[in-house]
Amino acid sequence: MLLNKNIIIIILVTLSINIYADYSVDSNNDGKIDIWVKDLENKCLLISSDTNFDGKIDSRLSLDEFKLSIYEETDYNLDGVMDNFYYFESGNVIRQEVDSNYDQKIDVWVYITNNGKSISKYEKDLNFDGVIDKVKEFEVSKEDVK
Ligand SMILES: [Ca+2]
Ligand SMILES: [Ca+2]
Ligand SMILES: [Ca+2]
Ligand SMILES: [Ca+2]
Repeated sequence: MLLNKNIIIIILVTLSINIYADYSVDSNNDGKIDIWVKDLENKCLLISSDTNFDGKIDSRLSLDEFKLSIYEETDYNLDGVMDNFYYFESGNVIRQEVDSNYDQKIDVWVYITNNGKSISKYEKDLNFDGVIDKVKEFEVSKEDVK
């Protein structure tokens, strides 16, 4: 996943940012497209990628006009269904939602603060009935927040 992200960044830089047409890339040269970049309104971008080259999209990333992340979803177990969701503010992740048992229902919520560096709280639905069973809050010291 990380390697693929680097590839995307290289492609973005190489193609320069002023291209307004949608484009797609075959990053591993196997003849099948695996990265799709779509221009959205307000210079936002949607980047979809097939990171394991099985023909199914397993990562979708939305970027704002400054190329900061807005939203990302990934298919961690590569079954074709997204299961990890990331929400961003000013390019920093503020919340992650996870479907840890792959039943297409979120069961872990992680709240992140301090420019994406500290976890302030997490909530878990341990028996997957849709009701949160465990909440853990973390003290984030003021020094960390600075
Ligand atoms: Ca390919
Ligand atoms: Ca895939
Ligand atoms: Ca999945
Ligand atoms: Ca679930």
